[in-house]
Amino acid sequence: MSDATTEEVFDVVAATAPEIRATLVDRVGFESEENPSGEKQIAADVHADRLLEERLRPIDGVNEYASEERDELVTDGDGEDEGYGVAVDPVDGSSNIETNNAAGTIVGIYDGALPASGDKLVGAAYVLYGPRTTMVAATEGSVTEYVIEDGDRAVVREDVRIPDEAGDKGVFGFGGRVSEWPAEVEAFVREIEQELKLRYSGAMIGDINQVLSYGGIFAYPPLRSAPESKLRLLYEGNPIGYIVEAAGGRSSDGDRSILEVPPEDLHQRVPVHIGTTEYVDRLEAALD
Ligand code: P6P
Repeated sequence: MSDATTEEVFDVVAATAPEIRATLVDRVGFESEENPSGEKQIAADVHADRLLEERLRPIDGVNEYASEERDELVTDGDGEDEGYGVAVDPVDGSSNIETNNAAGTIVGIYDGALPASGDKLVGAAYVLYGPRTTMVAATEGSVTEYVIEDGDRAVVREDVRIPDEAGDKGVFGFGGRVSEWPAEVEAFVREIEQELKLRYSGAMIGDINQVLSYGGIFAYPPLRSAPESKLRLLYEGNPIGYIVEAAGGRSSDGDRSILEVPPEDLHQRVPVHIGTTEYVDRLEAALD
């Protein structure tokens, strides 16, 4: 059983999910500001971030709050450095909203000051705003899927495991333009596209949820123009890597588990390859 603070963070994110889902409908317009990663913010990004900060910070045991949408860390200011650091991507895939495609919310719970490496995670979860609102949460090496109704989470699947064999349902999705991929990545994709079906939506959470269900691999690989790639270590790579590794899969930055990547700053980017162990192993061998 995970600790009370982790469970309370999951409860608060679940309780906030209906309002975030509603804000995806009402607040589609673009803000004048960009987020720290230089991406245009939509009003839903900003509103969801405010809701989550307001509700996560008061939790006993939470000492810091960091968000993909904020430059700076928010601390409770008592100078203590123990307690958990909660890192959120309030609306992952917000650019998908204008085309009415899936989006999600991601939360990572780190035992230590932020930025922290993924091996400091004690829990992580994502909410998927699809036909149903669901949450997949990992802690203590176990993954559970919930449906969220009226802000309450009800278990639908316990001990979720990623299929070891992708079989005929396996899927793959690689972000970025083919022309931007290193040659080894393109060669690897040409190999696996003979085995897996292409599924790529533009929202990591929608794509990862399919990989977790069917097996296969999701990646946002290094790009010729951006070797550090696009996705953020603290808010996307670590929490999703933690969840899929807890489900028996693997994550990699191309060389090692994403959870081992040393944290340098709050908005550090990392190449992301996450999925069935066989495919992540083969990807690493192809990049070697
Ligand atoms: P692209 C959404 O903006 C995101 O951070 C991830 O959810 C998603 O996987 C990726 O970026 C999509 O990037 O370049 O395909 O639009």
